[in-house]
Amino acid sequence: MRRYSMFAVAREALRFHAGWERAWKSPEPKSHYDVIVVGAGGHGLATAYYLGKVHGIRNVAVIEKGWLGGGNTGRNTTIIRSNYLQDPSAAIYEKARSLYEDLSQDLNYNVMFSPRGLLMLAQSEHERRGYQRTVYANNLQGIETEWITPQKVKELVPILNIEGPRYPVLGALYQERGGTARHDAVAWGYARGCSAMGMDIIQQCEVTGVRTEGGKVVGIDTTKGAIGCSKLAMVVAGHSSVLAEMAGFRLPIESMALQAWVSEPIKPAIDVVVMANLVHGYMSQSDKGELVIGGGTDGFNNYTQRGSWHHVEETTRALVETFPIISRLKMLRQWGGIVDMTGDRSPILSKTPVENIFVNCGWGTGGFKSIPGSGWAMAELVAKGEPGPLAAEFGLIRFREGRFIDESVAAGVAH
Ligand code: FAD
Ligand code: PYC
Repeated sequence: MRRYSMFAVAREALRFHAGWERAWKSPEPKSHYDVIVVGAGGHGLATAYYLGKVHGIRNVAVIEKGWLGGGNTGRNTTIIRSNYLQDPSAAIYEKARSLYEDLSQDLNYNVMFSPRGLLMLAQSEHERRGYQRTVYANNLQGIETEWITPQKVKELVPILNIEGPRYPVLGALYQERGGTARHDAVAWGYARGCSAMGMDIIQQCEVTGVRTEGGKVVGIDTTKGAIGCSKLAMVVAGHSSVLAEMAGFRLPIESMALQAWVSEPIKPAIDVVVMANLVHGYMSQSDKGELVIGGGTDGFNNYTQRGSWHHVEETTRALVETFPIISRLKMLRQWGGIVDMTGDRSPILSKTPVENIFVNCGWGTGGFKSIPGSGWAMAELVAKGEPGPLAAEFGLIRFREGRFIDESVAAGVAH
């Protein structure tokens, strides 16, 4: 793989950009791989990348039914933070956040990580107590968050009305190194890194069956034929239950749509990310100038990968008291993704009842921020067959034993 650099741009400028090579190859599948990863979203691609980079396992295929990054990875609102309450979550989200810090250098691909600061507004006494508790927990976990006053909130976000009659701002949980990154670039950067290590990324190839022999995985059936493998990693977010059923086991996952939308572009108005969880809305501004807005999940299970009018209306209306300027903006476009929800709103990184099948899912409404940490931990699980410290608490067994990792508040998005 040719490295991207200032010199490469200059060289290509001189020869009319005729010399760029494809960022990743599109091969036909081989008959057998050491590891097959199903799902070329951020988590699947990051798993493959760290399998090669950290564990030296490179005879790997990533199988994708659509186009890479076309699932939730390319549909999210790109918020990155690690201000979770429970220790296992704080550890994996902070690992991810810290990998994001120099991911562009590692991948030699600009993922546009923008640690612009993230605020979770406290708009009730209950939220104030909850977020102050999170700050104490984060400080013990070594995660830099702080409690800030309403005046400091106003300084950081001048367009915010902190004196609303129904939802006054009582302060905020602030993570200065939280922020955003470009979601497609994260998928594209990992894909390029995988391809450069000789891995096969096979798009437009749906997995339709899982083959097992004597309780062990031996391969998959796909729309491009059967492919053998020694290990299988299922990383398909909202379709995790469908894949698990093919292998003969069940997962404690519900799938539902989560939506977002953007306004018409305006001049720079807000240079941090603000989450107003009491009213179920959040907002940031994209580089193009659009206000990026999202709310809660649909209130029913479904596989409908699109938006609906009532969500745009309800969430935008709820945010108007806090952000009065949006009442005069036109909303430009909306979309949806199918998120994979567990009962405790924490992910699953786990062995399964079938030997050598591993599952990574349950990131629900909040798995963009975790992509690098999740890929790191999943690669370790697949390579060694046992979870390392980052994944240890996220096994399926916690649902049987009742050891839930309750992050329903830290998830920040209404479900
Ligand atoms: P995906 O990106 O969905 O990848 C799974 C892939 O598996 C898909 O490409 C799919 O086509 C493929 N697949 C499925 N079935 C098969 C099959 N049978 N064969 C082959 N391939 C298959 N998280 C945050 O941290 N911050 C946010 O601000 C944020 N905002 C969000 C806003 C919205 C509107 C949505 C929908 C989600 C948001 N999220 C956010 C959540 C985040 O997007 C997801 O948790 C994350 O992208 C999941 O990544 P993934 O790689 O697991 O899944
Ligand atoms: O997990 O921070 C998050 C998030 C924000 C919007 C959707 N998910």
